[in-house]
Amino acid sequence: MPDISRETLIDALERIATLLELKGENPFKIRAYRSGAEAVRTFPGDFLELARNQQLDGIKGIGDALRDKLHTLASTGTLPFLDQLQAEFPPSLFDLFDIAGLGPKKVAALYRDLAISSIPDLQRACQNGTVAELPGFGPKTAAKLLDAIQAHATYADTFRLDQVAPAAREILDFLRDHPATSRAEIAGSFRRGKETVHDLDFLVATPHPQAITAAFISPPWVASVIASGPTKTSVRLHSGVQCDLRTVTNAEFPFALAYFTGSKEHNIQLRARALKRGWTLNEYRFTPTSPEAPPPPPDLFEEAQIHRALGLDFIDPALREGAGEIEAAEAHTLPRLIELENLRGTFHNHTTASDGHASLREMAEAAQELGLQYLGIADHSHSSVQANGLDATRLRHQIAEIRALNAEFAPHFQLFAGSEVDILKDGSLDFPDDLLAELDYVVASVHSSFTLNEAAMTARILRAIENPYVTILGHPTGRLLLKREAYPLHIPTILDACAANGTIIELNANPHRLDLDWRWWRLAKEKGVTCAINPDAHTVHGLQDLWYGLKIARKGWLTRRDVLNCLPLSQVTDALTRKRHLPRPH
Ligand code: DGT
Ligand code: CA
Ligand code: CA
Ligand code: ZN
Repeated sequence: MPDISRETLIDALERIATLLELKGENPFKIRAYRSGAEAVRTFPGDFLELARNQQLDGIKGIGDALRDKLHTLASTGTLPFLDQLQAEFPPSLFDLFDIAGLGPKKVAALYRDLAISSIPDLQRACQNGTVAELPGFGPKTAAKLLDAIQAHATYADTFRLDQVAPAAREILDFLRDHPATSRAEIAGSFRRGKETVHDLDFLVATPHPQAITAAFISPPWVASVIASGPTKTSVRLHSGVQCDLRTVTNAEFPFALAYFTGSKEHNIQLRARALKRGWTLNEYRFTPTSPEAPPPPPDLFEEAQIHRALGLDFIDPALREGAGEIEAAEAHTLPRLIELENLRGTFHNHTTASDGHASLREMAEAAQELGLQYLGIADHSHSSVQANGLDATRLRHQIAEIRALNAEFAPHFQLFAGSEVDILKDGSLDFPDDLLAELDYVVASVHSSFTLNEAAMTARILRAIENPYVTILGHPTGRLLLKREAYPLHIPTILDACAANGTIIELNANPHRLDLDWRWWRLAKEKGVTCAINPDAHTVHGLQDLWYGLKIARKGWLTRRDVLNCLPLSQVTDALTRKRHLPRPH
């Protein structure tokens, strides 16, 4: 039986809702499946266990028809009803949902009225004007769809970290478990912690490369074998991700690991440094360039020894972008990068009060299970209508609820009462200052009017940064990786203003955002800006996105001194409101 999780059940119900919508079924029926999916997502107990034991009677939001289907899916691993519905449509039709701007209603119209059932069909129909003539579409929509098709093609071989991390770990474990493996690692951009990757690069030290290659191409997650040779093999996973495998000897392993971790720029600089010492450096070894050259050190088994042989401190993979890390390693000035265990808490998390899926108590308990001492709650403010933003009354109610829970949690854990307050189009905030003053801290974010030009957007955000109650600037550029570009913003100006006003900048750890980008954090730190790593969690599970944020913080050369979340509970309260007491810069 395939692996079934709560997520599988939710996906099945949402998929059915979409298929029914494609068929033009009764809206009430469609809504029953959508709200059923929501009920499964927010159910507080072990939903999967109940479903497996056919015990879903009387659960709110799950009627008889849904109950029976969930019982079937959970206990047998398949759902014939869903398979039959799916078989009514060509599989390529579902690719259309990956195009920004297309939901079930629009896809249904395109399929029904224009017989469009794939992305190439859609592209042709946009180009020859038929989409523009379809009621509810028009020339503007057709042009937007063409742009979205273009963007989709550009991103087709690029993946976010969360799209590849589970497979990367599973395949690495699988390779390490193989009896012929001496050592195995993931190299490439994944090891460097890039926010997106093109493929995964596995490296195995083994005396039996053929056995490893045979094992690598056989598991059920492999969709096709792209190429297979004596030391290099490439496969494609069902998710579309290409995975490269290289096999080497144990003596070659550290050299191959350094080479295939890259980046290319870093490798070029490292090789140039080796040449100055009279050695060539490749993926296998150091080789003296002439008989007069000094011999390279024998018995190198770790990457750190390669760096040492070149007169360098060990360079963490996160820093290997050819951006000054080699010079710093030579001068012994590399930063001591922040570690996961340095994080004591986090800010910017949502609950069921706005668009989150867990209660205050559930979020607090999950944070404690992760070993955190504090958790900041920042639900949306009332202008974010689609996210069920809170008005002043509901916010005050939440503050009181948080204070009551804190009486129970003290002294080992604390919730902070905050808000993710919208920065409105003119840079004013969605709540008045006297309401903000009742909060422990404030995250200010842009959620609307993304199309302002750079000057207007920069001025808008500057105004929020200057507000004495704004503790943290949330997801500063608004980008959604592989989906929506950052809005135009003059970031050096933003960094200067944050430094002058004592406003902290968020590193949004949600793997769709990872915003502010790692390329800016060294400059931010130099200017004296503090970073807050925030998961922007909407579920208890979402708190674990901190892991992605940590990788990006490391890539940005940050240490625990640069990050707000590393302060112990006894110091963080003051840090959150320090700005309110600072003299105003002019
Ligand atoms: P990506 O595009 O996300 O897969 O990024 P990488 O860095 O993983 O790139 P990939 O998979 O093409 O190659 C892995 C590493 O191997 C790369 O970071 C450096 C090394 N490498 C690959 N090709 C070359 C090359 O032509 N010259 C040098 N110096 N290094 C290379
Ligand atoms: Ca790669
Ligand atoms: Ca590769
Ligand atoms: Zn937000």
